[in-house]
Amino acid sequence: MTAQRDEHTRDDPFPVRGMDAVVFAVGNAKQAAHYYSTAFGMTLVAYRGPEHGSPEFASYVLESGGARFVFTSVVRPTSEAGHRLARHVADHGDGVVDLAIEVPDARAAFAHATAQGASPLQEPEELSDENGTVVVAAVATYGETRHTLVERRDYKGPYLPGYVATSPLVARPERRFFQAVDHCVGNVELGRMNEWVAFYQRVMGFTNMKEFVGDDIATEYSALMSKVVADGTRKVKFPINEPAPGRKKSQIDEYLEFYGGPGVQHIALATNDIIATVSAMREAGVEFLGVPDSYYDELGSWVGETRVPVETLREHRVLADRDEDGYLLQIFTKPVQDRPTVFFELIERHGSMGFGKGNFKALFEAIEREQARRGNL
Ligand code: TYF
Ligand code: FE
Repeated sequence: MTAQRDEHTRDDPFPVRGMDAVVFAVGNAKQAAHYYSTAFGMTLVAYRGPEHGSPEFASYVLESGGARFVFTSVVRPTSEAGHRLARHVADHGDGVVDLAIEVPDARAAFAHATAQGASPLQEPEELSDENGTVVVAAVATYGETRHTLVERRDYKGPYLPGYVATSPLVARPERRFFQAVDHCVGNVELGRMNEWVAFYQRVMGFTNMKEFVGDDIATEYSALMSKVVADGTRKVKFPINEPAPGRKKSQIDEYLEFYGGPGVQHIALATNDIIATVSAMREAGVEFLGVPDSYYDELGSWVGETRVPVETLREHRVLADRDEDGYLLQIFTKPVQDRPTVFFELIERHGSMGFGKGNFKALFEAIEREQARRGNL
């Protein structure tokens, strides 16, 4: 163990290395692996299933740069865990079961989290194979979501012990669509946002980022409140939304009804060429939210210089926002399953550490148009 690591561990009770994986429980992981390969430009790198001593589950691991998604479905449930995953999919539809975080010391992270009141879901366990050793543990967060804490001890395998390396399903795209998970957003019940913010502060030592949606904005048009917590290095950022009581049904209420409780609402993916990525994803059939032309008529007057001209942003329906640190470009997909629940964001940051506060009005109005189209407003 290096001195540097000891130092880091001493100042920060819960040091993190970044997001390890976003794990989805889905009805058909084989087809999900295909969709995320062809429509999101991801690459299948590992698999675990009945052929490899896992008779109950099939799991596909896909990567794009440093972003890793895992899709699991039930093949034939026999154990408690198998029935639990089958019920998860029945209750929630396709959704995120685990926001796994890579930590330097999973035992210490688990001990700290549980001492601070987090519910333990898995005691620290060493997993080994010919590629090395990984230590995993897990604690509960909102709804039925968990945080697995993953300590990779120079592990050389494609994902975790038990997984086998797999060839890509389709050729890798020439250009990566995105290279990292930027943030993972949770929806919680009315009045619970502050409890979950306090949970991340207490359990993981995360701090509030200044960007939030308060009840001033909420009552005017957004119908939600939101606060962001992040680790000290800001590699892991978790905004938490709750519905705001308003004239209309909140988009967060719609999620909670259709998901059947709190859960992950959207995953934001960091790209360095949002125009190329949106073009490729649209070409592959991914649907994005649209904003009216008037958004672009106004944008030019305040956003300043951006990597591409406002006319290009208009053409691709990409949003832009600027703050004192710089600017960002972003766009949101429509929900990616039949339930109006999980969706994705693409984000290209140029200095700004924000979340697009200047776009909340236009964005929330676009989401409400979709809600109305579905008959849920
Ligand atoms: O993560 C964020 O805060 C932004 C804004 O339903 C946002 O992406 C917040 C709530 C929401 C959609 C986007
Ligand atoms: Fe976001």
